[in-house]
Formats: sequence, C-alpha cells, structure tokens
Amino acid sequence: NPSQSTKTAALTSLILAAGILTASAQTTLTLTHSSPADSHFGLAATAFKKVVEEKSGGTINVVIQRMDNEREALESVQFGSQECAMGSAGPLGNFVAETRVLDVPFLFDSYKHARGVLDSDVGQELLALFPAHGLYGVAWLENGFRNLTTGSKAVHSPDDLRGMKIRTMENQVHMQAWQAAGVLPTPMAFSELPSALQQGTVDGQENPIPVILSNNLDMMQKHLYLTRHVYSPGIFVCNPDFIAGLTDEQKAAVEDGGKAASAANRARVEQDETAGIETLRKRGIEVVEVTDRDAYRKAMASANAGFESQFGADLLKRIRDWK
Ligand code: EAX
Repeated sequence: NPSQSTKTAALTSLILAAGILTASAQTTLTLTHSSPADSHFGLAATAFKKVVEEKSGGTINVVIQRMDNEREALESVQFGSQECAMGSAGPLGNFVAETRVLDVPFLFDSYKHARGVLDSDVGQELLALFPAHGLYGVAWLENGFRNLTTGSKAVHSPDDLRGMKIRTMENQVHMQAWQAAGVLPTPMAFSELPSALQQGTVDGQENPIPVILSNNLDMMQKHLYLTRHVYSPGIFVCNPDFIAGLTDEQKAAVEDGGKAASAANRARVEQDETAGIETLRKRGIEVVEVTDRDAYRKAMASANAGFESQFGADLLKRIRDWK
C-alpha cells in the first residue's frame, strides 16, 4: 500500500525532526558538588536534578559531577565554564565578602537558629549581593556545625591546641578565630585534605559530622571533639548569565529545585547528626563530648573585636538575637 508507506515515511521524518528540535532546545546544566553522592550535598544535587528536569518539561538536562576544590568550583561558575555548584560556604567570602559574617564562631546556638537566619531577610539580603560579584545565589544549603578532629595529639582543653597545625578552609574568619586561640591555621581546599592528614602535614582539622562521615575522615584521625565551634553554611550558586538566558518556566524550575535541594540537604544533615556520631564511634574514632565548649569560645574571643569592626555590631546582634 503506497499511501500507507508514504504516511509512515512522513511520520518517521516528523518524529525525527521533533527529536532534533527537542535535542537542540535542551539546555545542559552542569552542577558540581563536594563530598560523595551519598552525602548531604550529593543528595541535594540529586533532588535538584529531579525537580528541575521535571518542572522544566525536560528542557534542562542536569549533569551532576563531584568537585572537592570548592574555590575552583566557584571560580568556574563565575567564569561560566560550568553552570552551577554546591558545597560548603567555606571559600565563598573570597567572592562575596559580606557572607563572611556567617562564619563567625559561636554566632549560632543551634541548627534552628542558623536555618532561621538563613531563611530570614538576612539570608535573602546576602543572596541579593551575589550578582554584583558574578554569581547567582540559588539557595543557602547547610554543611553543619564544625567539630575538631586530631591525629595522634589529644586535646584536653583549648590550651593544648597552642602551636598545633590545624587545617582550615580557605576562610579568613575561621583562620583569624583559630589564630586567636594560638593555633597555626593551615588553609587548603577540601580536595587536599585527605593527603595532608595521611602525610601528617597537619595535626588535625575541623568539619561537620556529615563531612567526616561521608568522606571517612575518621579513618585518618584518632580523636573527634564535639566542639561545634562554628556553623558552616552551604551554598548553591549558578552563573548569572546562564540564569538570565532561561525562560520563565525554566527559572521557576531552578528556584523549585533549589528549595528541594535545601530540604534534602538539611534532612540528611539532621540524620547524620542524630545517627552519625554513634556510627563514627563504632567505626573506632574516639568521640569526646566537649562539656566546656565555652572554653573554646573564650579562646577565640580576642578575634571578636575585629569581627565587630568588619561586619558591624548591629548585624551581629541582629543575627544573635534572631527569634
Ligand atoms: O564538603 O572544606 C571543607 O572542610 C568543607 O567543609 C567540605 O568541603 C564540605
């Protein structure tokens, strides 16, 4: 039947054309994150991908990659060689200086407090500053309260830390706080940390439970001190030109994806904080519940005057007094 085969041919070429059109109308969004796929950041990336691909009607294809050098990830988002990145806010202050206020030690009392501030005007006002620095802030994420770990050297009080080399993030506020406590802060990207611990170039490091767990940092350390000395936000950024080039529907999909990422991320931090400490103990690291956290606050206190002049007493008070 010739008319049937003509129809079939026409239909086939229609389907092919539609396929080509869909392919060319599809935008690829490369998203990197630090820590393994099964972690507070990996799960956030997966949640984002699912929502964005669905809500954009398949017009955005999210490609997830791991990248543990968080500074380089931010640089490449700024440059436009990758579309988006998520990870700790550790190096973020080198791009958007005002965000460093969140890195002040003993600023937040609890997860509720930190999340409340990030979800409030303070968090929104900070995100609004990103475009002036070549970044688009999609959402605040969470890395968690940071805890000190050491290798062979035991720490009974902050006094014992004097002269010790502790790896910090590439974060000026953290470095100033540790310096005040007499520590020799050794800043490096997260990607360099495992080898630094294995080779003993540093005596210890500090990270939230979700990071210690998912990256097996306990295998390279002997002691874990639950100091919770500073809250470590996470951040999800994209390239501003990339965002500007999206349709309204695609932009809404990215916003919804950001919310889903944040929810998945916080849920996993919660789970790790609840069950993870026991898991770490079972794996063999000595876990020390620090009863005198105030001693750490005091040890870092001489840095506070500098933080006040840097960020303003008003903003610090606004954050501390959040209810
Ligand atoms: O994934 O650099 C760090 O210590 C960060 O907490 C870590 O990369 C988070």
